[in-house]
Amino acid sequence: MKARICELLGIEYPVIQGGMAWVATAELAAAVSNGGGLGLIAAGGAPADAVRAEIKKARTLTDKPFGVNVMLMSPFADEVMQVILEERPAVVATGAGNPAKYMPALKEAGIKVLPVVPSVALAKRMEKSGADAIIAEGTEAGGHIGELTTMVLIPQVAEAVEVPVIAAGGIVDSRGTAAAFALGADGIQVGTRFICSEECIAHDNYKQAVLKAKDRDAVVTGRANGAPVRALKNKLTKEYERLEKEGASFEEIEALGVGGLRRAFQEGDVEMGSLMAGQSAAMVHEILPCAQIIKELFCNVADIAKKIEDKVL
Ligand code: TUI
Repeated sequence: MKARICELLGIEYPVIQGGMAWVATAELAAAVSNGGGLGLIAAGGAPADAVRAEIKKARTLTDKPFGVNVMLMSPFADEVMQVILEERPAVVATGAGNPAKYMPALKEAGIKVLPVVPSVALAKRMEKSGADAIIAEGTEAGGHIGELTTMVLIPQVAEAVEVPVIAAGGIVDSRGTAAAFALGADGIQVGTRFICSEECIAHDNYKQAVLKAKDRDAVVTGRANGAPVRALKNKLTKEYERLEKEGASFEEIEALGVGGLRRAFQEGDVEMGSLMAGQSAAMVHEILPCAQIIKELFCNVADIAKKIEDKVL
């Protein structure tokens, strides 16, 4: 593999696993890293001690590089960053905010910083702050999202920054990989596909919900209060929609979602749990080991390029 990020991160395939809160545990991160990609432990809203325990667990499961995704809206973000400075995983990916204030200490510790951004302006700002690569996430992704699609975001970010760009949002197979590289990306981030991996310890009901999802099932709620989140349609998302239509307060809407990820992930509550997933859920058809998922993401990219050549020229 000649991708710039393989050298930067010390990995075999230019794929980073998405930092999915609850779903991205030490087990998943280690399995992805063992499969040749870069696994991430998601700190999500977890306290710092829990994140430290996951990092230590991952170290027992792999000797390959892995990272931690820090959700910057978490009330524990400062303490989690402190733990990261002590434990020194190879990489920190950040989401839902600007990691600029942590950047000098992380660089000093030799940790690579990969912020996830939904726009060109934020990509430029992160590069200026010292980001080692930019993960540009299209609105096809699951969880907290921006407005732009992967199709229009990636070429613009790739043009705007010098550091490597990793495409995220909507990528599940080698067609998506080929498309991402065609758009100017140096690597891909894949989240939803890894929910349906053998090593992911999410409740089987969650995995089955992803397997059953059709093209329009990954819906967005929270647009009205400025925090759009994509998850599989269920009783919870319908309840959100109802409250939003009624003009309910921010607090009322927030209260509905409290504990939603845990309900989905641990209890397998597919009705009132938050089944965060990207639009690509509709293209996930089987549960496979992470190593095989990774191989399939890259297996026939050259054939796809050849087919395009045959069709176009
Ligand atoms: O962060 C994500 N996806 C997430 S975080 C999450 S946890 C959560 N749970 C419930 C409600 C809300 C969140 C679930 N999924 N993706 C990366 C991402 N980052 N998407 C958008 C952004 C982003 C937004 C604003 C990055 C930077 C940013 O900067 C704002 C600023 O003004 O600096």
